[in-house]
Amino acid sequence: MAEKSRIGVTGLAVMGANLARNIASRGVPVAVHNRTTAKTEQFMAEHGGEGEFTASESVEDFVNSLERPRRIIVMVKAGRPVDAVIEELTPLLDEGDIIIDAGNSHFPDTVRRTEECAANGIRFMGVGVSGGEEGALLGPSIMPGGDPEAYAEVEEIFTAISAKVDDTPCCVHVGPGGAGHYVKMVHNGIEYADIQLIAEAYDLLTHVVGLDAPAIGKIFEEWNSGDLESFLIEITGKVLAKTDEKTGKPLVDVIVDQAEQKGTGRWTSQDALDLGVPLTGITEAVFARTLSALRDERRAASTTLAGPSPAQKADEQLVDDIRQALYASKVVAYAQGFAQMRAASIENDWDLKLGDMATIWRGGCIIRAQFLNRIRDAYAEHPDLDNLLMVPYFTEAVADAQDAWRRVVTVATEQGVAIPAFSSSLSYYDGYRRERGPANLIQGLRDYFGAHTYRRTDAEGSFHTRWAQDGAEVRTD
Ligand code: NBP
Repeated sequence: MAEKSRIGVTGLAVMGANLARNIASRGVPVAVHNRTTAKTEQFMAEHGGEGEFTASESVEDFVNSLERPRRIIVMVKAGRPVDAVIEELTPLLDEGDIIIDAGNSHFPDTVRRTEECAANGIRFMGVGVSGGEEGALLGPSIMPGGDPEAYAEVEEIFTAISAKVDDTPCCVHVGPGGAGHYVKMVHNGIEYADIQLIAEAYDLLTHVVGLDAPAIGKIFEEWNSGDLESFLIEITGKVLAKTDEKTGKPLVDVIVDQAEQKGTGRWTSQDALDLGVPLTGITEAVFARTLSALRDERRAASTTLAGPSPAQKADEQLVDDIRQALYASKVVAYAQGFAQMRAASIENDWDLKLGDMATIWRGGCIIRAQFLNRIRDAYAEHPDLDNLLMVPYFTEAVADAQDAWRRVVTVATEQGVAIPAFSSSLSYYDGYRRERGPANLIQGLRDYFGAHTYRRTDAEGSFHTRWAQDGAEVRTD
């Protein structure tokens, strides 16, 4: 009888195929399967010689080709297909076998699937994998969630295939239940904010400073050697430098300005609303994509709605101001995303180690950046930190950048360039640093029209004023 494989991968589209190849490249025998057999055959024809693969046409043969406890990575389209695969696998599995959903599933689905699988004696893990197809092949950032004992069964393989930074694997057990997919969701949300901030900087450099795409590409290349050093800044330089073969123009100039999305940014914002966590950077990034999608409406509005007369300001100072505004806004976006993970951890009892999240995002994933080292250090020193902005390094970084940040928001507003993420991040910063904001008036209004009561600064308890009657204040608790 052929030797059993240590792990299996079902779903051999780009991500599953590359993960399977990554695992096999570490000398681990891998069983592979795909719903449509032609894809399995193609995989074996192209990559079968790269390692010890066992390919199966049927799910039964696939399950039987695995050693016990069976470890099965499911890498299919998120949503119904994951449930369909679980339903197919369940009757074929034994007590203690492990199903690992490594796609971009929504965390409430992972919580539900964990319970459903547990009822059948199956251990279910929801694992976030970031890095796109190249990451999956060469070393992704891996965010495993689920039963720690199940994780112990796959830890060796997962850490072996993950990216490494300073010899540290970009893989750590995140927490139970839906924690892994939750953290992956916030990772993707932060990716939205990062990308939106870059797009706003590009817009300002184009329409206010008056530079063309290749010149802006060079600026991003320079920025990639400072505080902003990151994968996304690096590839921005490359994308802006690319010439379109057909027209000879910069390729970005012929790409349609409508951004698409698969939903993880929206989920992050929706969850922030549920948790009551201010998450303006990511949410504005999601809205900016939805506004970009209204292309026909924008086209009509562009000739109907008035804006200011454009006046370009080609000055060096503004270019550096934009860099500083980008950095400060990025700090805010991460501060918000990490505050959200902290709130979710408390709400769900996940005990997330936020420094570990920064550590595993340093390599392999789309938001990998130098600056994550600073976040890791911040949580190493203050594990229960409420907000990253309160750590001296970030407090000073934002204080140093704030004058430039304000100038950029001012000039963009004057020139009529939309900068939802830059400006909302600055408003969040200004709101967060206020000891006393204007919500006292909100409470007064709510009490006037709805008797919703208010608290006083000088006494305990809840109060209501009979505004429209005798004007007297009564204690209500
Ligand atoms: P896709 O998301 O395009 O899914 C295609 C795979 O799902 C194929 O293997 C397909 O089988 C299988 N599948 C479908 Br569709 N319905 C099925 C069903 N009812 N039963 C069984 N199999 C079914 O693949 P991907 O782009 O490789 O992504 C896989 C996962 O990884 C997704 O959750 C994705 O969001 C996530 N992810 C992707 C990236 C990326 O860069 N692409 C990055 C990070 C995470 P078939 O061949 O028979 O149609």
